[in-house]
Amino acid sequence: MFNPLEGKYLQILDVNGNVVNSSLDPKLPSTTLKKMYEVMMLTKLADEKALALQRSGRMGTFAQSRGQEAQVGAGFAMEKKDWLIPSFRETGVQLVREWPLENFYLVFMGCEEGSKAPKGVNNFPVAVPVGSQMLHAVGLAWASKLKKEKVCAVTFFGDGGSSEGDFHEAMNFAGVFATPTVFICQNNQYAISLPRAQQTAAKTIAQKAVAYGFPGMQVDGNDPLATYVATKDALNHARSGNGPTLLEFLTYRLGPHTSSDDPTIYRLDKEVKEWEKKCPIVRFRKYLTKKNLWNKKYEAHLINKCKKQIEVAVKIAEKKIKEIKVEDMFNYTYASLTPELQEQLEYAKKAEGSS
Ligand SMILES: Cc1ncc(C[n+]2csc(CCOP(=O)(O)OP(=O)(O)O)c2C)c(N)n1
Repeated sequence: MFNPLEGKYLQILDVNGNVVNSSLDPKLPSTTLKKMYEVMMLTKLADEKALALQRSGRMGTFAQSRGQEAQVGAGFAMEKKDWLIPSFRETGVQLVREWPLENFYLVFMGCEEGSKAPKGVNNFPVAVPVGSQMLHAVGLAWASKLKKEKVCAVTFFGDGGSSEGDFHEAMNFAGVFATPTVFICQNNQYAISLPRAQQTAAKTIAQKAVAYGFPGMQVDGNDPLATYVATKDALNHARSGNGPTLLEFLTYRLGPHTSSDDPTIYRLDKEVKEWEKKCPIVRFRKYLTKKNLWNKKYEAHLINKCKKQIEVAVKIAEKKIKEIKVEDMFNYTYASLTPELQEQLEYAKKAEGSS
């Protein structure tokens, strides 16, 4: 297993798509490799569509995952029965795990229906309160352990999330009770405008696992084979009763923090250009090309297929959004409303009626 004190860093594919660590190559079947690429592409195109919808006033603020598409490797490593507890930048992993694309659009259009998982899909919805989801993951994993279910919980958060009290509470509890939790920090180098260097004085985020008594490791977060292998290992470790692991996926947010952000104010174009060279989609395409699994015809067909899927999802979401009522905002908060919320609901209904 991993020893964070050795400063290990897992990479299988370099930026040119060459296998640099063949002993760790998971040797996935061609169909799986292509499926990985296809979800990465769908994530990228779904993001682009979301931005276009937001810019034309058809959607609210949303968080892109451009540059972080290799996260899908973690989704492929999970079993269907495992739980995914994401933050708000895990569209790719959600899609691997059968999250309906229309849910992605619905949530950012302001409709809570989009947070509802289809039956049998063990995914939590987007968590906007930074860090809160990690505690849910530990609770789920602990329950699974008590019930002897061998179901693991995989939770994602950003480098900024590692500064929340919730992170420390979740990590400590997971360590003490040896819960089958995999903590995945998508270290995309920024928490809005705050650079990683100002987030923590620790050399790595992975090494924080040492303080809680379990393994941690840095992973090339732009290499889908590395994210797959690291997550698979951590899940095997957890499923065998050995407790949690912290994985730090080193990646970069190529786009803005959200559609409301302007990153040119706080980071240099030169830095972005350097990371563009490490783009996970380009890297994986080069790898697939070397294996004769990619050509221009396949790419054109794939883009066309993704765009059609996106159009259908947007249509479903826009139809649904027209059906929502003002009380839906309140329906998902508490089982019964507090007097203050009841008052707000009455006010909102009146306002709706007079508009
Ligand atoms: C508890 C809480 N505090 C502050 C915010 C406002 N906020 C939204 S995202 C964000 C930064 C998150 O950075 P990071 O965890 O690194 O994730 P990233 O956005 O880079 O994926 C902040 C401060 C929030 N949503 N929740």
